Amino acid sequence: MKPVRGLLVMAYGTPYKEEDIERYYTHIRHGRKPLQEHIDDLTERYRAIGGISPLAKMTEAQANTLCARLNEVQDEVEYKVFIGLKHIEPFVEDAVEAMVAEGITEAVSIVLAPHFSTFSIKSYNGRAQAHIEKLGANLSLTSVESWYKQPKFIEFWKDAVNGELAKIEDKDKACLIVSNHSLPEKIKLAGDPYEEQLIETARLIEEASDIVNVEVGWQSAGQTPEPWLGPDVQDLTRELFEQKGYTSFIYTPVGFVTEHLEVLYDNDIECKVVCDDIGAAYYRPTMPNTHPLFIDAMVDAIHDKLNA
Ligand code: FEC
Repeated sequence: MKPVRGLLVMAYGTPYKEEDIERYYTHIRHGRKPLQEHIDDLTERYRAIGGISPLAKMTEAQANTLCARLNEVQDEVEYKVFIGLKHIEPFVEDAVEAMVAEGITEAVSIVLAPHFSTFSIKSYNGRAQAHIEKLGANLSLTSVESWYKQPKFIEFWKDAVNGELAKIEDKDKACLIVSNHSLPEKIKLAGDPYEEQLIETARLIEEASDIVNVEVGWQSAGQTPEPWLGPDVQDLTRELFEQKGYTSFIYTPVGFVTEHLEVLYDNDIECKVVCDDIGAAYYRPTMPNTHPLFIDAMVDAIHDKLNA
C-alpha cells in the first residue's frame, strides 16, 4: 500500500447563506463586529451577484481536481485532500485536526492565491503550523509559499488575454489591466514582496501574450482610513482613458482564481460601470477555476517545493 500524504488546500472562504454574512465579516475583522450599514452593504453586494458567492463550490472543485491530478501524475504516495478556510468553517485549524485524526504524518499545503504576502499566504501557512504545534501532533507540513511564476499559470493567462484580444478590432487601443487584491501600503515597510510579485506577473503575461498596452492596478481595497496599494482599477481605467484614449479594457484579476464576489462585483459590475460611463468596451476572461493548465501549475508548484 502506498503511504498517504495529506494535501491541505487553503482558501479565503465565503458565507454559505445570507445569515452567515455577519459572523463571516466579523471574523475578517478579527472579531470586531462591523457596523450594521457595512453588513447591509456587503449583503447588497452578495445579492447583486445572485445571493451567494460561487467561491465555496469552486474551492471544493479545485481542491478535488488538484488531488485527483496529483494522484494521476505520480505513483509514490496517495494524496488525500483536506480543505481549510481562513474566515469560515472548515477553518484551517479544523483541517489540521482532520489530518491528525486520520493519522496523517506528512502533508503539503497550498493556498488558492498565487502571490505571497504576510497578510495572506504567510498567515494561512502560519495558522496551520501553529495549530500542529498546539496539538503537539506528529505531522510534518511542507508549504508552497507562492506560485505566480509557474509557467503553466502564465500560459493560462496568456491564452486568456489573447482570447479576449481576438474579439477586439482596434487592438492598438486595447489595454490590459493586471490586478490583485489591494492591501494596506504599510506591508511594503516590512519588505513584503506582494507588490513586486504582481508587477512581475504582469511583465510575464505581457511578454507571453500579444497585447501591447499593459498596466498594473489594485482592487477591492478595505474600508479603512490608512493608505492601501494603488492605483485602484476603477480610477486607473478613467485615467488611462483620459490620458491615452484606450477604447477597450481587458481585466485580469490574476490574484484570484475563480469568479467570486471580488471578481463578479468589483470587476464585472464596478469596472464595467466605469467602462460604460466613458464609452469603452469591457472584457474579463473566464477565471482559472479547474482549467487543466491551472491545476497543473499547482501540481508543478507542489512538486517543485517537495523536490527543492
Ligand atoms: O466570494 C466571496 O464571498 C469572498 C471573496 C473574497 C476573497 C478575498 C480575498 C482576499 N482578501 C484579502 C484581504 C482583505 C483585507 C480586508 C478584506 C475584506 C474583505 C471583506 C470581504 C472579502 N474580503 Fe478579502 N476577500 C473576499 C471577501 N480582505 C467580503 C469585507 C468587506 C469588504 O471590505 O469588502 C479588510 C479587512 C478589514 O476590514 O480589516 C485586508 C486578500 C485576498 C486575496 C488572497 C486570499 O484569497 O486569501 C489579500 C476571495
